[in-house]
Amino acid sequence: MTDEPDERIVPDVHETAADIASMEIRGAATIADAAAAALASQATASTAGTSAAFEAELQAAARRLYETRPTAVSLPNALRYVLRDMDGESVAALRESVVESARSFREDLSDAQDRLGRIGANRLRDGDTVMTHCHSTDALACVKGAVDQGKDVSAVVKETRPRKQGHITAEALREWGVPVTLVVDNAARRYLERVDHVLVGADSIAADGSVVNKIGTSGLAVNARDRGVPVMVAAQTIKLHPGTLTGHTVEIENRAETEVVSDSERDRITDGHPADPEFVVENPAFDVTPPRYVDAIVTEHGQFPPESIVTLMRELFGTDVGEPWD
Ligand code: RI2
Repeated sequence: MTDEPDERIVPDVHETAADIASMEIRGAATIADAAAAALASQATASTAGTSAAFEAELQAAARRLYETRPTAVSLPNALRYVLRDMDGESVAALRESVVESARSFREDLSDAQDRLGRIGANRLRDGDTVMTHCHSTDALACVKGAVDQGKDVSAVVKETRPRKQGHITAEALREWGVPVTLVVDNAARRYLERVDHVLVGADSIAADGSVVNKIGTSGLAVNARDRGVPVMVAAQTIKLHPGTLTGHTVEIENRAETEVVSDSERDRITDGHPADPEFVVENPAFDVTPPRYVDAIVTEHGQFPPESIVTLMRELFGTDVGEPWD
């Protein structure tokens, strides 16, 4: 094993991978879109002399992208989609097939979000208030769909520690003229009595209908059930985790502790002994909401009770998923 960068991988792929790892590029759908675009860049800029060398390069680029963030299944699903159709007798033909697959994948992704948004919007009535967690373009598409249908919708937006991605949600909603009340995460239960829906996205959905989403989603869903507020998950089918059909589990990403405490805060807590082994910070980025706390999963193919999502998953992915970058 060496840490030397793979010289076959073009700068665009390295940049995209670094941006995904640092969360400059984030959100499951956006990550999938960027990964497909990066594979197209690799194909376009490749100087491989043989078909075998070209295919190996694309696999290396896919692996580089795959290793950035482990939880959002949209990333391997995107890579799989683009590599699956890599076909041709010559380098030129292979290149064309990758560029075309990436293009159609990105177009489908955007269409799927529009369709999902229109379906999710049907669940929202004129005058409804939604509570959001983190920032999800799929969840926001449902609100946008409702606004486009002429409905007045307002939002209680959870700040979402540690990265405060609720601010991105608030900004998008205000752009569309949606009234926003921003609250800290700990205030969610108190505000649930004022809302008609909890509306969140997903990073991965398992075959049993469990929803893997930004940390804090499961607690919110349990509280919502207690308050009688329906929980709606907006997730394109690219978020369905085919590996869970064959017994794999979804890896939960742990992020840097500096997202939780700064160096000076750590110093203060440990009384000037920052290496104190008895002081530990943990920063899991996601949690798992069991299907019994979810009322509906809204996809571009319609809305599903979480327990029946497995049928859609089988239909779309089958069980033979493989990892073409290996
Ligand atoms: P869209 C985000 O994760 C959030 O957990 C959000 O619900 C999910 O991705 C889906 O986002 P992160 O990448 O695909 O911010 O709906 O850690 O945009």
